[in-house]
Amino acid sequence: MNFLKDFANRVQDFLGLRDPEPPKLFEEPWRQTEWQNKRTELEYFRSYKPKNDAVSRLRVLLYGPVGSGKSSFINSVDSAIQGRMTSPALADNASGDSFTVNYKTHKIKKGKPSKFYPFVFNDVMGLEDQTNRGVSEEDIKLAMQGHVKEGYWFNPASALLKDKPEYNKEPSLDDKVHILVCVVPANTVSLLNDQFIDKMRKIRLAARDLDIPQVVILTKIDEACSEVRKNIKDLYKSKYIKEKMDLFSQRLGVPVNCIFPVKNYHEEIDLNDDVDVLILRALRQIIDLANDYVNKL
Ligand SMILES: Nc1nc2c(ncn2[C@@H]2O[C@H](COP(=O)(O)OP(=O)(O)O)[C@@H](O)[C@H]2O)c(=O)[nH]1
Ligand SMILES: [Mg+2]
Repeated sequence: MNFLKDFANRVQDFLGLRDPEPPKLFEEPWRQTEWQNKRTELEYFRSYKPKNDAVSRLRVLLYGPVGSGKSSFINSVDSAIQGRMTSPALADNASGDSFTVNYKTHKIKKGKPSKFYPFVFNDVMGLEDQTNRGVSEEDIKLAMQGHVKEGYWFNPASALLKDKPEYNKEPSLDDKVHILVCVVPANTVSLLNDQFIDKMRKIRLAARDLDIPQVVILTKIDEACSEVRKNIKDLYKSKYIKEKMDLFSQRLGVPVNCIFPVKNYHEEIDLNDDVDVLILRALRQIIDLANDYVNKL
């Protein structure tokens, strides 16, 4: 069957009867990227300190479906900043149930042992479509407010109760979340079902009520688009990626300028400057927004 179709296509091509395939790339990128800026970005992070003295570090909370690349994003940030491949957050390639099950803070080493960058990451166990799986909205809200203590094992069946020892009754500014990052894979945005979108929206609204800023990281752009896989610098020329960003923006009500596509490190053993630039740019946005937020506190 395929053979026949292929043959028919070739005959049509030969006779000039078939429309040429529409181009997959825009002529010009629709968002500018300073591909040579890696050093400047790294310098920025090296000298960064929160301006608000009451906060010693910014806390970034990542949430999103299991396998969307939350742990890989943390690993990629760590690798890009350290300038070598690291794997602190443990990515899991057997998708299905989530691998990250307890509330753990990931720090990034800065030079000497026991010195760390003043921003930390928490990723919450997947956000599943059935309500009985993944971290509940309630627990994510508690985490945002700083009520969830380090090491707490999330229970999909019930939210953390106030009388539990893992409930932090008096969270400090450091315990609170300063920015919410939703992580979604570019190759499945259209598959996100209504129930799932609804849960994400509720979490976003809860963050908004707390005035916590939000961004979206769109991962796996290499898997989603063959042009990007060939040349990552074509990212903002890819019609497919633009379509996904628009669609996601619509479905979730996030402005497109808050969506940052990245490719995480996942199978490579060497760093790549272009991959780093996208990761660092997303991180820069995250840090700047979180910083604005803590300055207002
Ligand atoms: N091709 C590709 N694979 C990725 C990317 N990000 C994550 N992965 C892979 O997707 C799988 C799930 O990633 P993981 O970080 O464990 O997801 P998490 O459950 O959200 O923490 C792993 O096999 C990763 O190697 C990406 O940007 N591109
Ligand atoms: Mg994970």
